[in-house]
Amino acid sequence: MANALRALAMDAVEQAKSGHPGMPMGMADVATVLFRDFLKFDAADPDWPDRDRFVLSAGHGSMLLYGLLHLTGYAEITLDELKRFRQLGSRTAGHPEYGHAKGIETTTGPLGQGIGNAVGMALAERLLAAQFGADLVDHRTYVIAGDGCLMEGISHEAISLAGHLRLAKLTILWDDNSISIDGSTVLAVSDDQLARFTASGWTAERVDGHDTDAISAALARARQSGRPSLIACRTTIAFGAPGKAGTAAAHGAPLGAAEIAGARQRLGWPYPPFVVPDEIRAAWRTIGERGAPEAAAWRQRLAVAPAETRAEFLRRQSGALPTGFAATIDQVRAKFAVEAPKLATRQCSNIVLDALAPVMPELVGGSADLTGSNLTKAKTQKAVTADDFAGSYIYYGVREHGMAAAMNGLALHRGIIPYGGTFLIFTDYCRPSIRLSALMGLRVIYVMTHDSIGLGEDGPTHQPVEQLAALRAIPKLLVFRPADGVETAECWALALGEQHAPSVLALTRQGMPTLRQGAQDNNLCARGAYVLADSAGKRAVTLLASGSEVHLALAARETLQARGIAAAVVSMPCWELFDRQNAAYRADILGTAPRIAIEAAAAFGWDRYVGETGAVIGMPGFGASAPAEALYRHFDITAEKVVEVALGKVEQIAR
Ligand SMILES: Cc1ncc(C[n+]2csc(CCOP(=O)(O)OP(=O)(O)O)c2C)c(N)n1
Repeated sequence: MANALRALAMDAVEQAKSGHPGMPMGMADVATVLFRDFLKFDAADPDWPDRDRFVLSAGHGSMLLYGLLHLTGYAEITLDELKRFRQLGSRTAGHPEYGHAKGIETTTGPLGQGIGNAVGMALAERLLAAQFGADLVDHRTYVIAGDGCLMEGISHEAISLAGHLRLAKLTILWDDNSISIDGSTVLAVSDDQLARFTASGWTAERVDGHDTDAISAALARARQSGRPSLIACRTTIAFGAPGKAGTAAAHGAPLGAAEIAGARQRLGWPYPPFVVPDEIRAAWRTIGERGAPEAAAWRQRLAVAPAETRAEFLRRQSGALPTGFAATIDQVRAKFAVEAPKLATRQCSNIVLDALAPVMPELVGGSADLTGSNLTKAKTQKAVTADDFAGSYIYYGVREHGMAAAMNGLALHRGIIPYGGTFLIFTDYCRPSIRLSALMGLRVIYVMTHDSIGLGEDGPTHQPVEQLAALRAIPKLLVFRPADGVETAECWALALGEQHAPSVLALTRQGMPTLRQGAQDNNLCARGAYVLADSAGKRAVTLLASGSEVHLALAARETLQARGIAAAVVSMPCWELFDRQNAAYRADILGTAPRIAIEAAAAFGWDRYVGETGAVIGMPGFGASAPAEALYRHFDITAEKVVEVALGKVEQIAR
């Protein structure tokens, strides 16, 4: 049965003329034992919420996953799909892509991310089990990881967090083959991985990855462990290939006809390419069906659960927001509009969370050790600990990358909406995972505070400059930068309402007066940009701004109006939502008068809104350490500067 996986991997890579045959051939025995005897799944019901999760962190070995899904009977991974491995439009992409087919639990390829996702999945299981009970939620998370995954820095954050939270139902099967691309791993690494995992609170052992009894026994022990488990599986890369087995040559290139013929002979696999004999197919199918009775029993348990529990469980799985959501967010927004407080938008965000947390049990918050700065913890949220998963707030520790990857896992698991905070500057420490949130279309909310030089004295290491532009460059990611409490409530509503995209909320450290006072009907942020203050008379100039700089734009507008220059202020909390609007709306908002954009960040990207005749007032380079007001003056991001530039533009036109 393992040879069927090996042959399919060799054949598909050969046919595609590209891919990675070595890893699937090396790990075929381990994967066979896992699927045959341990993994709880039903190929006919791939969305069964209580299935075990299987994550192929070593995503380059994608043919191992596709072979497993195909042989066990996942409908979407047909033989044709295997033959179209790595071709345009196939489900069998070069690396596993979430959404291409059921059974692909996450997108992997950037090494180590899968381990981080799996930590989130295992955490989600514990959180949901605490809410819904073991009758509905009781499953394990398995990961296959390679040397590369363990060399990546993110693996440290992930295993450290998993060990701390004692996620005992998480098991990593390490493809311990001592080979990576450059050759033997002795070239680059000499960690004692077992000692490393043990030190992080895991159980760890080493087995012969081609001895199926030994693998089985180790997996059985992992099931009994009260800690997460590492099983180092000593394997030979490209097991069976006569010349290339055990060498880096088998890592990432087709084996070639001669080598494949030799492997077929060695493995005793005389069948032509892509042919799997019926009895082996049947044995794999039996594995794919093995979980069906258990899945049926689970459905039965759900069916007899109290109606309220069942409805809530299904709602949480579907991702729909609770009925109280809209009214709650409207109330918070109305309160801001009526009371008009002067608050930092991070404080406004905290007030929104205080209101939402009680009505949204699926909200799981956290921060990478900046809870008191990010203000991510709602009053009612209890901390999650290794002994108590009934809470909904995670102290992620100083592990931004691990937090982001875990949040992807929480979202992928379903049943949870994760959000987590750090300083906006440290989105750079999460960026590979943020990119994957976007690529997978996951509702993960990044609460990123201290969003400009407005943070003041911490200085240029902490002041984001290029981060907004860099985040806006990620496709599908929504980047929100609200200007006051009303906008903050609206942006939170939009982020939560976006089921298939992640959001970044860029929030201020410094206080902001409320701009939108009085009754509020529509969510004006929903269109990405809107006219906050129109010009008195035909527009002579349009001021575009986001977040804290909207206030400068409004002050500049006052001065300009007093001098008889009709200026409009457009608040632009979200470029991506604005870009989704029709051309007429966009043209109407931007107007035909000269445009000046004001944002305390790199100007990069604003040119598409201000055009060639416009101007951008932003950061010329890195920030500096000083009180915020001094910095705004120093970098000339002031209402006076806006007025000066606007007057220049108006004069230019008059000339
Ligand atoms: C973050 C990241 N860096 C680099 C790569 C390129 N890459 C793909 S596989 C690999 C080597 C991985 O070695 P190992 O995990 O031992 O896999 P094996 O050779 O055993 O298949 C590298 C460097 C990647 N996919 N992701």
